[in-house]
Amino acid sequence: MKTVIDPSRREIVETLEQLDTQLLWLSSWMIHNANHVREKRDGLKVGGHQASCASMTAIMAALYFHALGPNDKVAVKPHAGPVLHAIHYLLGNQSLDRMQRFRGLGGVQSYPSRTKDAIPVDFSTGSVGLGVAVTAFSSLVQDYLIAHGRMKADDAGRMIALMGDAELDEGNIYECLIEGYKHDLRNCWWIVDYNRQSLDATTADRMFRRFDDIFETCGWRVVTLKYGKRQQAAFKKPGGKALEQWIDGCPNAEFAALTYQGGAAWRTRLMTDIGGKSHVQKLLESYDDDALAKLMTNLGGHCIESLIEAFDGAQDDTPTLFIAYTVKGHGLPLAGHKDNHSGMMNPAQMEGFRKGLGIAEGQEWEKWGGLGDNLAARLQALVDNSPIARKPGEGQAGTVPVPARFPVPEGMEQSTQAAFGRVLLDLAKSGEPLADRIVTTAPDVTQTTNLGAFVNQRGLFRRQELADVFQKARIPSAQKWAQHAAGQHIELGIAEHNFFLMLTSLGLAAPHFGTRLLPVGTVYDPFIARGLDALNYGCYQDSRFLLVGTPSGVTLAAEGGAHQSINTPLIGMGQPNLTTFEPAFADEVALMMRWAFDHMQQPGGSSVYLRLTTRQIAQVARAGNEWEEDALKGGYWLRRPAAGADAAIAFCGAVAPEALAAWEELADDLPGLGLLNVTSPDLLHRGWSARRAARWNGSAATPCHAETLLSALAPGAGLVTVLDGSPGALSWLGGVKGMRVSPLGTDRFGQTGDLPDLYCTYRLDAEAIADAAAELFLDN
Ligand SMILES: Cc1ncc(C[n+]2csc(CCOP(=O)(O)OP(=O)(O)O)c2C)c(N)n1
Ligand SMILES: [Mg+2]
Repeated sequence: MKTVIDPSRREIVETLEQLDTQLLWLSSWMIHNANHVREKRDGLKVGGHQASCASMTAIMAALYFHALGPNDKVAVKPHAGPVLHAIHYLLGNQSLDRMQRFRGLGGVQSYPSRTKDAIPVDFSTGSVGLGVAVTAFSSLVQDYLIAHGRMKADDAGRMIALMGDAELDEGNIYECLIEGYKHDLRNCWWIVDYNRQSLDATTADRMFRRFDDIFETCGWRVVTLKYGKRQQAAFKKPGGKALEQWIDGCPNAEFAALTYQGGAAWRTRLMTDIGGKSHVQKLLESYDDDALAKLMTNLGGHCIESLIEAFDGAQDDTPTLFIAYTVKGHGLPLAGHKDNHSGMMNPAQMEGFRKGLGIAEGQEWEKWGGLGDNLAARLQALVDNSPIARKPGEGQAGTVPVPARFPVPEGMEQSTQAAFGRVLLDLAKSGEPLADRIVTTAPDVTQTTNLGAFVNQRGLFRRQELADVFQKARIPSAQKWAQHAAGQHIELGIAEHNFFLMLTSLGLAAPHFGTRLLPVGTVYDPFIARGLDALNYGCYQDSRFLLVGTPSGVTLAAEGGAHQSINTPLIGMGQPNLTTFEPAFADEVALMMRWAFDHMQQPGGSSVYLRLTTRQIAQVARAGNEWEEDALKGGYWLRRPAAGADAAIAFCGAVAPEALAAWEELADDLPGLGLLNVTSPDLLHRGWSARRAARWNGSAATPCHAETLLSALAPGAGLVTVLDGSPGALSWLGGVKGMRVSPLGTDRFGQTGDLPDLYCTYRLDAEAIADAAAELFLDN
């Protein structure tokens, strides 16, 4: 174990203890200011979590100002966000103005946010559990970069999650533990603020010790910090053993209630339970009520000395779970109360707290309020000299060149999924630098989503080489999956949360580690829903990846209703920081993939989602490339309408043959009928919304693409919209120019069946399209 020598350990501990107090004050005050001091205009509660912050200030003081190295990255428990901002306030990275605007527009965000907060935030948090698991995946990304020679092993940092104990109830934690074990996870710390309280209640005693078993089984070291040094010293005194045993046997809820009640209550209870045991009465009498309350709540997670000892003792790369016992609301009048999650100190309590710290009125925002000059200077020196103060800012990773065009896969009949696989394979075989930065991943659907050919070419990533047993034994197989350090595919088990968190971490490689990776992940389209919160989480942090949902919709006819995605087009439209395309033809796939690899690298870019299918359809002949520009804006006329035409069919994706057949069938009756291929309902809709908003926000009021396209039709024309998915993704098109719409699509759970049967059942076939068009022109 590394020992701290100079300056003396005691001095470091005392300075950190004082820092702990400053963090407790500043975080409490920031929340108080927002709720009780700042002008309130809407009568709504502002909120903030003083008790959740108080639970963690010692842990964060010890971590940030003692243990953290410049390459370490931390995901902070969402409700301890104010403590993180207080730390950066002390470091000089956070402004007073933003602190004062906590939870206000442009101020400190409620929960740490990479994109919205002005301080360096390594990982956004908010949805509990995700911020924890993402650290494990980022550690795998770090290993990937080291193995690929894109990062020095010596520069490896630790990926750390500061987590609430209730986060241990989130299933994604255990999915991640299993995946982490398979991939030999290292350099990862999870530090549990074990206050045994969640939002609603105190947590179950029965889980005590089970967490150790679970984590140890998955290869983690578990370090438990149960008692602080003061308690440990008391246990050694006569009568101390009985006290220790009493604490060990005390149920969580009772411990919390006594904490809230304070010293006198502790004394009464302890005297009742163990006062008769030898030396106990004398031991208890040696503490006044205040000191007794302090002793009883001197748990490991509030004891700086125990914390730095524990951190110093875990300097190898073994993944480590620290279970730091704490009291929610420690040091505040809220301590231990079961309702304290959203509880807040009232103004009188806050004033008492301020006075107790010797902070003068009006000096509440002073960095070192209430401290003498010497102590303030000592604290400032510790802060200035801490490794975190030297943490380099996130750099700009260079852009990876994207070839001007991707070759279009050949074939008269093709599916978009197969075309996707082919484009990736061609890239894998090319000498393009882009190909070396692509990392693919899938939750056990690599082969069935056409990633297999890329993997055969580029190999599976594994820190330790593993031969392909089947290949060695000369057993024929289409999959040649040698596993080695240079591999570019990260194979995951079936757990879609893990998949999206992996994509999130890979897509943050540029800001995190200075090397841009271009992650490509495939998942069966319906199972996007399984990891939807993790997808949202990745997008919220502006991570950049290419998500491929395939196969989708009724093209999974044989697999039945549970596999036929319906609402994913709406997810694609509704998800910020994700641009969605649904191509119909192979040349569109090549075009959109090229665009995606470029867009993912642009400062104002985003992640991209392609909704694909295994349905092979006849490809269309192209007269030139003019369609491409429009296709990348969200749609193009596959059959241009005659000027002032009265009707058009607008389709998306796999139903192209039906739309074409209907167009041919109707062309005689509806002269000049148009056929619009909507490649991205998402882009069209965004453009339309922006166009409407331009009037108010002062941006250029140029027509949007949907408007330009539909202007080719007569005013009041009729539109039939059709897609293999929720009809709502296209039916809105009627609103752009005030047209009548007949929306076709799927809005019921699917059936098993072949395509002709199901297209007929769900009214996606040419006949349904023709009928819908006819209906538009009947007198109602
Ligand atoms: C996925 C998700 N579900 C619910 C919530 C609402 N929520 C916020 S904090 C919390 C409980 C927190 O308890 P714990 O993790 O123990 O943190 P503590 O405040 O006790 O430190 C809940 C349910 C959330 N933020 N995310
Ligand atoms: Mg808790």
